[in-house]
Amino acid sequence: MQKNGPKIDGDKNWDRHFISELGTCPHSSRPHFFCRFFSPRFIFLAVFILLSAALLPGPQNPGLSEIVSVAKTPFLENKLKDMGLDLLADWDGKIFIVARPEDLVALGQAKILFTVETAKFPPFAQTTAPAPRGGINGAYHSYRELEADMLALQQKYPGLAKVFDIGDSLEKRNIYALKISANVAFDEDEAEVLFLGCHHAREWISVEVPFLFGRYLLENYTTDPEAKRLVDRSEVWIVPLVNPDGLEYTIHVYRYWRKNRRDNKDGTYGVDLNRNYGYKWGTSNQGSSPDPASEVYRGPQAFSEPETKAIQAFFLKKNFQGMITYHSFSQVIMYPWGYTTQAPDKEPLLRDIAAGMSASIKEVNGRWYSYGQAGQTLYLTNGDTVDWTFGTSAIPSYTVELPPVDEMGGGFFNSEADIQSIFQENLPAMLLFVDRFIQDYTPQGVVLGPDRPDKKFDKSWRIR
Ligand code: 0X9
Ligand code: ZN
Repeated sequence: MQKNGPKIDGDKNWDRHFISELGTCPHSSRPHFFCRFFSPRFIFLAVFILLSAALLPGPQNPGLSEIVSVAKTPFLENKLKDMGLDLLADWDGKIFIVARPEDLVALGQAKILFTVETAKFPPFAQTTAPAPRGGINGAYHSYRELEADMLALQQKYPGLAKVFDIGDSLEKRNIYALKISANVAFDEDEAEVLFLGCHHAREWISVEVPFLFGRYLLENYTTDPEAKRLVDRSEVWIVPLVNPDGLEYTIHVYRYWRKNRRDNKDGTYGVDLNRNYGYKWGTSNQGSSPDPASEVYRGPQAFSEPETKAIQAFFLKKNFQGMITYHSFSQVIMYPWGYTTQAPDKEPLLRDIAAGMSASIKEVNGRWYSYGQAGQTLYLTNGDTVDWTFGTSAIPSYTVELPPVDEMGGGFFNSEADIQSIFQENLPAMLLFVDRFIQDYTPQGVVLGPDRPDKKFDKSWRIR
């Protein structure tokens, strides 16, 4: 799953996850455009790219990025690792790269033959079904659509659902948290469980799964005794969109965008929010990057970004017992640590919960989510969300990488029709997760009171 691991300096693991069992390309009947080095086509492309790079603004002009592939050989893999490229996928004996103009030039200068494959990667989920909401995001939520849907839940279920604005993004969008609990206006002495989505802009399905979980609990409260029991006995908090600026950017400008929209003031944009948390932040360049151009740029310091700061402040005001943060893709459930391959002391417990979730997912429609310690299962990260929540609060913390399992299954681009089935298969694991903390919860004798009348935290939503 080295789709996001490309710019980790010296990362040895970047090619490990993705390759394996992939078959032939479904588009293999289409013509491929081979850009051979020194061929007329290559020279034309190189001249065009050089001119474009010189004339157009900033090196991260998304319109000019191409997806290219190079042959996967040990020699080329070594060469690519040092080039700071955004590796998208690894299949069919090829490595796919999201290449900016300067990356294409660098590939040319390094005499690496590449093939332009952009046409194989549709700009967004393709479907024949009409988009119910409009916009290129189709059935996936935009920022505004999500805001409206969250507020609609609050309005429809006033005793059970409450929307909080927990902080602003860089571009001043609200970061919303939906609280679901009986007596929702009060902070009761109950287990608190947190679900996060969309640290990474292009991972649209990671907004939908936590949001739909909230809606499920509310819609089934009166008819399903299990939903009622969980809502009565816990406080479920859902922040489905941690990176609203990035999400909007993927909808309107560049579908592959991953980071937030920080202007790094050197012609590059974006900090990887999942490298910006404060536990073991930046402890090595293997796992995050100090280079602002990198897709895994960790920012100038821990919690430098308003989005992670908002999650930090919110988290510290609560008393969460468990946390899941959703990403895509790979079908993997991961627990700490990410910064090291060493297992934490609580490994047996973390593994047990992950195994239970994986089994309950499989029961739905047979899809297998593997599980394990993050640093061993995928690749090393530092400054990620789960390391921070686990490292500072020692609560069971998980990254769930939603389907598909690989690029051949659609990569970041699940179809609209997949939203429901992916949610449905994750639902039992989410219910199980909440229930586990209800079972384990020891009342703390906290006096019932209004839910955190903190100015910032409880300012509720506002229309912008
Ligand atoms: O790299 C990430 O932030 C996550 N993967 S993604 O493709 N959604 O970007 C994985 C984080 C899990 N932690 C580790 N693998 N250490
Ligand atoms: Zn992600």
